[in-house]
Amino acid sequence: VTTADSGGLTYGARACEIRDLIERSKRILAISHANPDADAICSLLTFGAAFSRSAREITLAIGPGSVPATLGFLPGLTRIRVLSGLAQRDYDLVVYLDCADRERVDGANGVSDSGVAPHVPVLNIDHHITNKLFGTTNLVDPEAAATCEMLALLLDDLSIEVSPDLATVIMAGIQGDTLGLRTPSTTSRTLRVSADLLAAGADLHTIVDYMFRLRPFTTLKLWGLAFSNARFEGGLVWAEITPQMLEESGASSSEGEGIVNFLAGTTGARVAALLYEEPEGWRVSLRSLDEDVDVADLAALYGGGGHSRASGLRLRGASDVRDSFLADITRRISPRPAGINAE
Ligand SMILES: [Mn+2]
Repeated sequence: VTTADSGGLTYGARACEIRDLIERSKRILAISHANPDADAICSLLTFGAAFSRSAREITLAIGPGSVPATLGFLPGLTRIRVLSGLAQRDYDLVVYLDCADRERVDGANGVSDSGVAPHVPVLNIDHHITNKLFGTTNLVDPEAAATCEMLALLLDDLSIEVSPDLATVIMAGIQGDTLGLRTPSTTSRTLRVSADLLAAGADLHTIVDYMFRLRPFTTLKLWGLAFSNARFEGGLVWAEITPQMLEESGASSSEGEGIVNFLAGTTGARVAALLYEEPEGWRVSLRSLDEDVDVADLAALYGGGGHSRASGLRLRGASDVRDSFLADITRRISPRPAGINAE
């Protein structure tokens, strides 16, 4: 099994090979990455629900981290353990789900730290284009918007029945990675799979409410305080979260995580910045919707890093450091006046 044909509605013979591998195994360890997102958690739950049989034991585990609170509505969450806390078992198959490489899950020493012998076969099911094909069996489909989209196709290939609860789990994974079917990774196949899951009884309404709508009132207060002090000048829209705002709203600083993405949608903004005030200075998140602006490059100027559309950095010092940073970013992203330096 190698990289799947792109965009097909079936994995064909590869699905059968994977089924045979699972059928031969008595004790399976299924794992996903540290700081798991919806696709990671839902891939695990889907695998566990679809392939558990009385004669087979499947352990579900994640790397360091916890299940996000927004996924609390999912059935079966109590099955998921943290990898480092597992007792030693004689696993005869390890399944990696939604993992581009092994390192993010189990570190340099591999799962042998978790009681898995080095010769145990590894099944790698993932949709990241950067996947290192580290498994003894690999099903890697970069055309899939989520690992859960792949699992939906796999279960369909194997004629495994999808209950309404399982349909909800698979749909939640797809919704998570596509931000509600809104990312460029969303394909017509993603929509077809989603339609089939809805027909199978997926509770889309609850998924959307929990993952995208419901938030504590403290979050509302914090966002209001941050937005009311936002500034927009020269293509840079920015806001700050101060300890005073956290105290006044009763929110924790993690409740500000969505603010910078919201700022980035400001019409005419080339870069959005959110500054979290800390004792030593500021933690800064940068976003860009503009193809011309690479915020990873901007962050690198200040010792930070990330992706071209999303990056971060830290500033050390007082308000003069912050002000000169904001002025520098504004200057760097301002389009050059037409007619100057033209050749
Ligand atoms: Mn994913």
